Amino acid sequence: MDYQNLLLDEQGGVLTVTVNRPQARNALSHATLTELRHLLSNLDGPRAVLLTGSEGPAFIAGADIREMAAMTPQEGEAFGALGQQVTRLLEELPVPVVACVDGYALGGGCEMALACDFVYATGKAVFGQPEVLLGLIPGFGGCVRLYRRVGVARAREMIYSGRRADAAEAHRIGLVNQVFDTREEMFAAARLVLADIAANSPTAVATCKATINAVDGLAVGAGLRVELDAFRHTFTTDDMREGTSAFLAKRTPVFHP
Ligand code: CO8
Repeated sequence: MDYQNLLLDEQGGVLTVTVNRPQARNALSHATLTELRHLLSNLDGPRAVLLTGSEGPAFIAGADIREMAAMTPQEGEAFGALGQQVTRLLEELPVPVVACVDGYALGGGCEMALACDFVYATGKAVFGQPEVLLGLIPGFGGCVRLYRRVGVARAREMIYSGRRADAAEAHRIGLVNQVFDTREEMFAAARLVLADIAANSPTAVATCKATINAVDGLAVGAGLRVELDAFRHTFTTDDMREGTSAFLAKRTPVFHP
């Protein structure tokens, strides 16, 4: 597929995906979401993904309001389903996905960030779910995922009011892991943490991610059973033999992707 709304750059196993519609503040049009779905369904090779928006006022200013304004209920549902597929694909990739947010992450933009493993931001980042101002609701997973990050009372307040949270607040409430002064510092830090992660067992990292996803919402007992199954599985892997024997031999383990 020829991507018109995405820029791709792979370096050292990290695929940087930049949503590139600066004229619409990187809003998620149907075409952009279709491209993202195609890309994420056909990823082959990268050890990590960094999701960002083209440089400017916005990370992603939400779903495309101009397109939504003319949609029938059926079209709206199909559009919502497409956005949900994209967030689910991000969430279920077997490699870490970091959102790098420099500017507005509103509506569907905030929801894309919420589907990533964690979020780095600049001081310019602004988060919010302003859908109710448009007579809409968060439809790309905001009602499902925001409270898991920030707690249910904060999520309700943000979603019902549609108010914006600046980078400092987003950091304080757990929406953002770290805030950086500049875009360059943010990307450098994201690449550093992804390089650290890439030095670890890829199968173990993928199993951690799948397990954290699988236990989400389960009661403790049920979650522990899922974790135990995954833990048992690690004993079948070459990486576990390599990692433990390297430790005992006081050498650096060598893991293969
Ligand atoms: N969709 C379409 N176009 C947009 C969007 C958007 N979300 N955001 C900005 N644009 C366009 C503007 O229309 C404008 O276009 P033009 O130049 O042709 O007039 C251009 O981008 C520049 O916009 P601004 O002049 O407003 O730029 P500013 O830098 O002054 O402001 C903001 C940036 C604060 C991001 C502002 O543009 C804004 O508030 N945008 C809308 C934010 C918003 O409400 N987002 C939520 C959208 S709803 C949503 O995401 C629902 C997700 C779930 C959908 C489920 C479907 C079923």
